[in-house]
Amino acid sequence: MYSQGLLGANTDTDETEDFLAAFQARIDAEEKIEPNDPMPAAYRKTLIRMISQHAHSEIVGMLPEGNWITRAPSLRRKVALLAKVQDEGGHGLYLYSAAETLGVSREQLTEELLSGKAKYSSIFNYPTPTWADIGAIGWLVDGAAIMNQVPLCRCSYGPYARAMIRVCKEESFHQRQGYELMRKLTRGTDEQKAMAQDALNRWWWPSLMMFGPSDTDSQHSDQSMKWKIKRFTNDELRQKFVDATVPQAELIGLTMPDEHLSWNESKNNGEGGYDFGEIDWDEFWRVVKGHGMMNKDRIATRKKAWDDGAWVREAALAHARKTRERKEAA
Ligand code: FAQ
Repeated sequence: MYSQGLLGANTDTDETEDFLAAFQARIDAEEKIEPNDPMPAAYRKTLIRMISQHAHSEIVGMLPEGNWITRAPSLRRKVALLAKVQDEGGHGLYLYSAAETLGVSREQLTEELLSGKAKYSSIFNYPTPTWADIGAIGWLVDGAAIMNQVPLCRCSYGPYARAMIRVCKEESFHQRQGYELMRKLTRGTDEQKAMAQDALNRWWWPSLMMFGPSDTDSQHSDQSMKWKIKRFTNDELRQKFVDATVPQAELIGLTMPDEHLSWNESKNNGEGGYDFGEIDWDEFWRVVKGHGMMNKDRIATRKKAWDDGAWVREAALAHARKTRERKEAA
């Protein structure tokens, strides 16, 4: 009934003005929209786009950190990293399930990722050459993810909002373990301090890019805010992230790689906030369009994992078929 492709959403709903007004009234009244509720095709399409991009980000996001599991410097660090990477895999699965409630199949979404058609977060196209990158990802990437995802717990689409609650709890643990790792390095040898600073230098700007283009260039924000899918604009969330993270860097003796960073008392309606330098939007769009340092490698690795896992999917299907046949014969 609600089946459609990622790019061509359509519903059985006749989208009259009355229907659209009634739908908006439900949104304005903070009612949750559930999978079997009638909804405008564009609302469905926006959610499929956003939830599937998010799911892909979690799954591809396992790769930069997974790279360090065998080389973690102690058993304690290895256990924490292993658990974190597993958590990200779990997030991807909840999110694919949430997308499936909108009438799109996991196979279709996977095909779109592997063919390079689907987007995933730009941040995961940067390399992780040192152990400090693992700290920087936890602290900054999970920190940015939390800033973006806590408001998504109040998203108007029920399955996405509910998935976000557990995801945010886990991301919060990840952020703390990443920050603790960075703090430990900054209290170590000169080489360890330098490694932490170098990781911050490389991850700071890409972390700011995670929030998406500036509000003037964001195509989807206005409508998504109206539908209460998004609760804050990209720039609002980016500002909150900067304001929360700069003092954390200062506390552990690290310096943000931004000569324009300065406290501005009049920002945020007089509460104060940081002014910061201009993001390199050319770099952002280059990475989003598939030309970042690791884009090709990430997709090739995911494709290999999908191909290598074919026998597991076939075996699970054969088992399910046999079980059903036995039940039917009984
Ligand atoms: N990278 O009009 P807007 C994580 C695209 S999860 C790539 O502003 P929107 C956990 C955007 O899709 C991180 N593409 O779009 C973790 C659109 O293109 P389209 C992922 C980007 O949707 C931690 C175009 O630009 N989180 O990190 C990016 O209103 C550690 C115009 O943009 C989510 O997905 C980007 N950074 O706002 C895992 C959260 N930014 O689709 C492992 C949910 C924008 O028209 C380790 N998503 N684009 O072809 C969102 O909140 C929103 O979708 C935004 C973008 C804020 C990402």
